[in-house]
Amino acid sequence: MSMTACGSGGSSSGGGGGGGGSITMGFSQVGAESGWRTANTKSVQDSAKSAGITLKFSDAQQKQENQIKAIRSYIQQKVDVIAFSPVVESGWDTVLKEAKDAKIPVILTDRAVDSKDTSLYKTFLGSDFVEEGKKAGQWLVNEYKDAKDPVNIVELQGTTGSAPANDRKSGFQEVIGADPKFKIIASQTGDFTRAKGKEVMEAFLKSNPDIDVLYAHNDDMGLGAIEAIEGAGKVPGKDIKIITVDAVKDGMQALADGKINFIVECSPLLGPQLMDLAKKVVKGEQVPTRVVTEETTFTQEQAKQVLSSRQY
Ligand code: GYE
Repeated sequence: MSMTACGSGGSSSGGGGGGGGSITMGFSQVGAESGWRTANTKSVQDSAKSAGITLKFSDAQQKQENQIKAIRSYIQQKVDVIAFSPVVESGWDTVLKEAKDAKIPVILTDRAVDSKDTSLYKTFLGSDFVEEGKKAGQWLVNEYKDAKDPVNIVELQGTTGSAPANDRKSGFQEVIGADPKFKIIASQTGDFTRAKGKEVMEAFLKSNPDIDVLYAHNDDMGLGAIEAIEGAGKVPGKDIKIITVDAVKDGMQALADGKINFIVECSPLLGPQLMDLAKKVVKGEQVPTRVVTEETTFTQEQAKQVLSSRQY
């Protein structure tokens, strides 16, 4: 786990509830597993700087134990507010209770926790992942509306136990489940990384000669899978249709190039909203318990049009 301090703020005083002085935020990031995550980290760091918030940033390398350690160290340092993107949904109650007892407000960023006690955090800022899964499913249903034969789907899931993996799976399943011709013939985690996406897709291709569609829970796994598909002598986007989630630059480029067929957008640019919410909770102001980001979807034609203007 690496800890780096960044951001400005002038004052070195931490703690005390931000009574007019600068605010210190402890932020525990999931890791650096994907293009989405890199863009998210940059957004958080840049917007802390422009909001005058002193940021203590740590990278958990996709490990919950590292996030728990980081949160405990932020509590010890008496930061004004803690924000984090929980790698998995469960197992947070104890550490969140410790933050609450220390009277440090917590903001969930990007991913949810399954804690029953919602007083353990002030708000949750991020996308609706179930909705993203549904959008992926709807495209597929429409694409194959006239097909009579079974449609064989393989699925690359995100990190096991994470909110986006759970929700993108269930939203997709809900929509395609209405028609029995859609069959998920293999589904496994690729941990949201390109390398794992490639490796798992290679295994899928070996054991399933007849794959029509790949649904990957993020662009990076889809991009890794494209290498596996090409390596197996098949044409991505044609022999195997590909749907992904995120819409980061490399994903959008592959979509414009015809190697991906459809991308559901998930914005990583959460920094500015996070800093606004942080200032409010530190002042003790009321904030909505859920802030959902607005997102769209992209076809190949749409990707060609917007590619040059994408920020990440
Ligand atoms: O889709 C994926 C990343 O939690 C929404 O995490 C995020 C997901 C994103 O690794 O690329």
